Amino acid sequence: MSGKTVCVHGLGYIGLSTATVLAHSDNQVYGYDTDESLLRELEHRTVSLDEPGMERLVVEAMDEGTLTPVRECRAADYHLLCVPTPVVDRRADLSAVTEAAETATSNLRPGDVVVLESTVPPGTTVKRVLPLLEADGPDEFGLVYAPETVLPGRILTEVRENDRLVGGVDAAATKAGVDLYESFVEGRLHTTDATTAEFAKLAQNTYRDVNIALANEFAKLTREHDVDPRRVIELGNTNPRVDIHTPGPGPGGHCVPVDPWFLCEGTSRETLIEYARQLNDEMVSYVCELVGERFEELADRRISVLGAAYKGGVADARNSPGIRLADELRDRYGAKVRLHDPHVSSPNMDWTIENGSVPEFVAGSDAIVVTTDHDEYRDLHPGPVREGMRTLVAVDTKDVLDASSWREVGFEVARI
Ligand code: SAJ
Repeated sequence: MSGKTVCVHGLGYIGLSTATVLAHSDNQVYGYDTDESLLRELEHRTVSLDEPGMERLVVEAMDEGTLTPVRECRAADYHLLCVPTPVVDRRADLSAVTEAAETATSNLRPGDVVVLESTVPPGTTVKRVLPLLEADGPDEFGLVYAPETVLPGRILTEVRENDRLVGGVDAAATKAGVDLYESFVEGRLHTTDATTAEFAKLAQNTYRDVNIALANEFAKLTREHDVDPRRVIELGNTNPRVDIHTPGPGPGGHCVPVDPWFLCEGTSRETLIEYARQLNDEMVSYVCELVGERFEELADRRISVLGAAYKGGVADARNSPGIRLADELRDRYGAKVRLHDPHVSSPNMDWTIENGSVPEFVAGSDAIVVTTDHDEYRDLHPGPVREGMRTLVAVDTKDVLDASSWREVGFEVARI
């Protein structure tokens, strides 16, 4: 029996899943959030996060009384801060971290521990959070940075199974962090200091972003030699020390396209990281050009964009390449664009997302552009899609269509 009390600040996809797993690991957990509608939803035993297994586990923990949503922060052995850190003008907006740290501080008893999980620029824990605790907290407290590394779509598995970095501001804090995470983490716990843990977390997503930018550069270069970039990458990766990622319309979501900016924050040097970030951001324009090459004029052409989610199998449309593509085709080229996604309902005010049958959705279109690797698109048969289309053009940015069978029925298929 681990038997700790934990107050989790922020019940988004990280906070709620961590709170739930902690509650199922013999801890007494309070889930604190300032969003009244979210708390009410939980009290009615519903979870709007589209994450496999989440709702059942949340409801079980609440029914057993180990997880309690609360409107006021509670005193607890540990305060886990899982609040958002959006990027604004290429800088981290730390207002939610500051507010959560202040709330935790005013509820802290001697010996309690604050753990920051949110992704933050290096130095945030020591330079921003620690001074708040020193000024207004008790004489004795622990402060730890312990980033999450879970993959949306696999959160409940990864929150338990992944290795974890635990970086305290001193040795006692690190030990207190280990005591908490070993109550539910099956992976290894790697101890370090807070700033190293912050940097390492950002290094993971930055590695992915730069690697994807490299794959996108390879894809553009292979065009000049008329070879298939995916085959090149597959063969490149036969060397056990090579792991080239997959080209696409540029990474979306709230991590990979964001974290590299946090890493560059404060440096005046030009970095490879920023350059890669820009290359990836420009991929949407590159895809527009791939579509444009197929027509004399794009104005008034009807284009069906398939995919608003930032990646396959999720309902999250934050920094969605599909939506950015739809915007650019409409605003820059005057095309008549419609957007489809089987998982996302309404990502923003600008677009109505349709989620019915694809053959019906594309009727009358001049081109389809696949921007998300959903299984539903992978399983599409070209015959029925072809029926209602006006011009048979398919631009497959995620390589999910079986190009030869689409070409067989008359489609011109373009890939990145
Ligand atoms: N993508 C490519 N090519 C690839 C791989 C991905 O274009 O070869 C695109 C995807 O389509 C998507 C974007 O990149 O648009 C990001 O997807 P992802 O699956 O790489 O990552 P996320 O954002 O869902 O989750 C990442 C993960 N980080 C790493 O794998 C290093 C996850 O472990 C982190 O916990 C998460 O960010 C986070 O919260 O930071």
